[in-house]
Amino acid sequence: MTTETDSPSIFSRIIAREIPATILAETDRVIAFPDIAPKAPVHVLVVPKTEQYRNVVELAAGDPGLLAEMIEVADSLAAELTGGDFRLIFNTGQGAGQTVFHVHAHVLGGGLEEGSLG
Ligand code: DGP
Repeated sequence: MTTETDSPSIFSRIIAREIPATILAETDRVIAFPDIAPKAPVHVLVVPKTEQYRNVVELAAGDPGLLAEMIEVADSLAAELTGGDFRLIFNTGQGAGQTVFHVHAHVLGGGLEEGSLG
């Protein structure tokens, strides 16, 4: 299991192409690939290339522009993969189910239950 102390993180190893993943989008600062354990027909992770921010609170405080760029990437992928609508989730802290402490957005779409957050 991934822990808070893992460095490089599993996502940094994907970014370095040490661990295979299907790269769906990539900019200078952001990368996106499918979640290994999808919870919806479309379940993509959008990840900044830097691992210096452990969660979205740190990212928003440290580099709001990078957070905005992640959301832009999520939006264009959703336009491509789900017809536009999507759910964006940042698990924040172990108690909320965060297992990888390299900030990432879950982009979920396609066949989501109306009104459901689960
Ligand atoms: P979170 O629980 O919010 O920290 O989400 C971490 C997600 O990362 C989890 O849904 C599974 C995914 N994941 C973990 N290891 C890998 C991997 O090696 N490849 C891919 N594609 N996803 C991974």
